[in-house]
Amino acid sequence: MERLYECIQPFGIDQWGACRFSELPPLLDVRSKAWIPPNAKSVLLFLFGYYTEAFPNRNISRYAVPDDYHSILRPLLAEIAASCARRFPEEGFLPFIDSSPIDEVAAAAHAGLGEVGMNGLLLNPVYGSYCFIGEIVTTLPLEIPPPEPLYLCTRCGACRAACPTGALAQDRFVRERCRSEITQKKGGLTLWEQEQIRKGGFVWGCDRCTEACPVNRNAAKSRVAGFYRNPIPVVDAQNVASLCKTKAYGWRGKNILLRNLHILSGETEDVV
Ligand code: B12
Ligand code: SF4
Ligand code: SF4
Repeated sequence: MERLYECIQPFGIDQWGACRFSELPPLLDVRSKAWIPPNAKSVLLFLFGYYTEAFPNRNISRYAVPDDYHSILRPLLAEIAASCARRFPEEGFLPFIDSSPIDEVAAAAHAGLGEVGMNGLLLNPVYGSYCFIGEIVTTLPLEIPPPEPLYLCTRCGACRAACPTGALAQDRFVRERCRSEITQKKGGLTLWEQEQIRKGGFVWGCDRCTEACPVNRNAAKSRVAGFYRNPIPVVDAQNVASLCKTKAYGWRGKNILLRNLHILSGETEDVV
């Protein structure tokens, strides 16, 4: 770990850690498992706080206000991976941000970076859950001491109470009820789904269970300079096409955002 520290420390990332690949939960079906090297031994986890300012009148999820975090963090993680590879030329270092089949929340908790809250998100002592998770999968075996347990989620239930749809059920996360999921769903929406977009007031994402969490009240501001550039808290029919080129929602295509704007304006779409 110490030799790795020398490679990572110059990048100024304050929240990072490591866990053994073998102790992770099964890989997710969401991404291609082929991307993970079969001889992966360890995973380096990095947190990037994204809270910058309040943006009280935004109509888009906080994380999508700055430029696309993938485009900001991917080159940084690639540089860190390259630095590690120079130090350990026999080993592989593969960077990911939101694009791996690894359950990143569980992995970051295993690496001692926080606790999984009742809202399903990683709560970190510095950034709360206002943080993205990135990782580098490596073939390098590491001596990793067991993480100190962190007790951040008080089970106060504020996230569940703030969730307007019941997506945070007693025992599991009900994905199809989550407004964040609904705003990115393709095709026709049911009347109930359209109502969720209208009531949520967001053209993309949902921040209710994040903003309700008391752990986030003292969250540190982002230390990533790129997250302070080009903030666009309000998306409309005029700017949406150009924003889709640089923002985190661009991958979904402008038509889904236009559909959501249409619903927000009070119109009803064709019902499925
Ligand atoms: C697909 C996906 C989504 C989907 C489905 C989310 C889901 N939880 O299934 C949708 C579009 C709904 C979504 C929404 C959001 N997402 Co998302 N998402 C992902 C992605 C790509 C995969 C998640 C996944 O499938 N996990 C696996 C399944 C098993 O997750 P799960 O069912 O929640 O399992 C966990 C729970 O079971 C939890 N748990 C255990 N017991 C219980 C009990 C209850 C009641 C609950 C709720 C949870 C819970 O522990 C498990 C460990 O993680 C990850 C990136 C990645 N590769 O991990 C980002 C990721 C989880 N998302 C992220 C973010 C920021 C969000 C949003 C806040 C964005 C927004 N503002 O709209 C919301 C939050 C919604 C929520 N409360 O979870 C961040 C979370 C960062 C953090 N600090 O935790 C991630 C890690 C992306 C990243 N690289 O930073 N997301
Ligand atoms: S993002 Fe919104 S809808 Fe989804 S679980 Fe959190 S509060 Fe509920
Ligand atoms: S709102 Fe309360 S129960 Fe929910 S994650 Fe935060 S501390 Fe835990």
